[in-house]
Amino acid sequence: MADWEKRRAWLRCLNGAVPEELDTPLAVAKYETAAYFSGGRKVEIRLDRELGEGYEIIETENGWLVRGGETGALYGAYALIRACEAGEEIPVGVQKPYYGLRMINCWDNMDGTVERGYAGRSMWFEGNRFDYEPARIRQLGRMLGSVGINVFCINNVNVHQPAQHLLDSLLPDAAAFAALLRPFGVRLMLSIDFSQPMQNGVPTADPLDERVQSWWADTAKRVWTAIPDLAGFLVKADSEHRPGPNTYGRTHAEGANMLARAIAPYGGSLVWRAFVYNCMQDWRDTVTDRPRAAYDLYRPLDGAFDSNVVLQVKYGPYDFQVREPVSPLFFGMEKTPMAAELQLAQEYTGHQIDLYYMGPAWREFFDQMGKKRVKFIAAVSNLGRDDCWTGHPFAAANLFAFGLFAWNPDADPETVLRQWVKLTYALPAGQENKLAVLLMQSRAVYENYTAPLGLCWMVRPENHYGPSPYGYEFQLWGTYNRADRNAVGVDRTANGTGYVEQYPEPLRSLYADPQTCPDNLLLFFHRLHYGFVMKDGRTLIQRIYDDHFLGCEQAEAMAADLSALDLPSPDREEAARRMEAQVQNAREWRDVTNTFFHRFSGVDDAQGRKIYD
Ligand code: GCV
Repeated sequence: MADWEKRRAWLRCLNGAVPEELDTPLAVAKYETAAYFSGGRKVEIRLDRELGEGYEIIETENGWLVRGGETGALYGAYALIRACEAGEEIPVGVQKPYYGLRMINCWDNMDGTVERGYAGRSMWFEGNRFDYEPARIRQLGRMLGSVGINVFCINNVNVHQPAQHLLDSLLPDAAAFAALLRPFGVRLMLSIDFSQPMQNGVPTADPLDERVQSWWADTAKRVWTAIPDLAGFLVKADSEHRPGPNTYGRTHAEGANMLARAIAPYGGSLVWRAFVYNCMQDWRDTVTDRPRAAYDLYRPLDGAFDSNVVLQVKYGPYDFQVREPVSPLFFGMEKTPMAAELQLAQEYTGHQIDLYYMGPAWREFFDQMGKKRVKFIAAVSNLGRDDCWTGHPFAAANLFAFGLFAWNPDADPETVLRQWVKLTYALPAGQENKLAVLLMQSRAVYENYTAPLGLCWMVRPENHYGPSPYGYEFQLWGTYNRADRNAVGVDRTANGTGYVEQYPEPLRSLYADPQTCPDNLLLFFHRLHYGFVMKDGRTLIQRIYDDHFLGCEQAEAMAADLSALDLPSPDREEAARRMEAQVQNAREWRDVTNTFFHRFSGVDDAQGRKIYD
């Protein structure tokens, strides 16, 4: 047995591998239920195409009947197994996924590196070619299918050579890879390079040029012939030095529609990322405000996109910071199908070293955004070749939870987490509870010791781990806290950059007034004097100190709680090792940040705790 096979993430109860000859979701559904319920209650799987991706579980005399479309039956089978294993109520009745595309976006490069990857090298690329264990990819498909994820984009949105060849010489390999995921209801997606025609003899990538249009039409035909159920193309254009339609004076609607038309005959979705901003800003420029960028660019284009274009918007206006308000684009594009982009890779949230369960953040996100505003949902992968799949064994909880939230955005983060704990570890009840409590608080703790009160970009620019309060201050990326001896933060009200005006009421007024703005977003929206009195009566500077001291104490307490858990080896040792690093990180954040603000403000801590000079 390979080491990765022993690390089953939440699939602990599903023994053995799904036999290779089972190549449809229906066959897998029958296999999984027969294997799980062997000798006990009987499960009948019945195909009902009308249910599509939905299913109905019906209690019968000696077991259950699961009716569903081809993939729906599979999802029903897994939902039944999950509930039985976790000792939960069986979800009888008809269940349907809320979002049609429930996607994982991998930032895997063909040289085997993973951009912002914290779980080792790529699981399927190495040495500029596909390189994987088929059994492992099938197990990956099983993991994804078991929580309802149905699209998997295998290559980085920053398309580096030779990933362009996924559309030609590497296409048969991509098709073979797709075949491994297909039995689990998972379809492939590919990231493409907007300038790709130019690497194939076309002198331009101008979307209005007929040669470009026919190159993409031919390419789409070839690609969909090889992978008929390909879900679509994912595009990062005119962003962070990637090519795009702006080079030719064309709009993003013109660029996206050209590609969308090429793939429309095959039912493909053209997923166009809205992560576009000026990454060459001069820090002296106080007018340009990066969070404004996407709304300013796309809002005027609402209604101009073809119906198979999906605008994929990061959940906040910056870039996966520890706390951001929901992106105003979600309120501004009524006529454009949109996908929300979340990030499982813990780029700014602890590199899968520090604990950070994302469920509570997503609950807030869906509540603020209103789940109906997007049709699809995507998340940047936290997977890699490490034996335990996600670097930190507990980071698998985020992948698991993403699947369940994508299925049902009304999900309760704690219920989802408790299911993951039960499916992953066989712990005594008290310890199960301890682990769930530990993870539920992990996000708040991380926020306390890193960047509370809506502070952003206090992180080391070179790797996005650890504190560097001024590290981003004089950079080109539009990422400034503008701290000085009197105040910190950017005024984004109508008197400042005007960003807050992009929100509809009542959010606009809520955020615009520091008296009503939630504390955790205060410094995102406002520039405030260190003596500003917060809602709880403390001054801003005192809250900065208090939150950092508190977060660090909480991290130390978490370490003690973790050590009391009888986790199986090697998860136990691995979690302990990472926790030790997390506590070090928390201390570093506390001391560096508090010293930084103490030096600027000259204000002492009211409680006289140690702040280094
Ligand atoms: C894939 C941030 C990350 C980049 C990432 C980019 C994006 O800038 O640091 O690594 O590139 O977001 O989402 O496109």
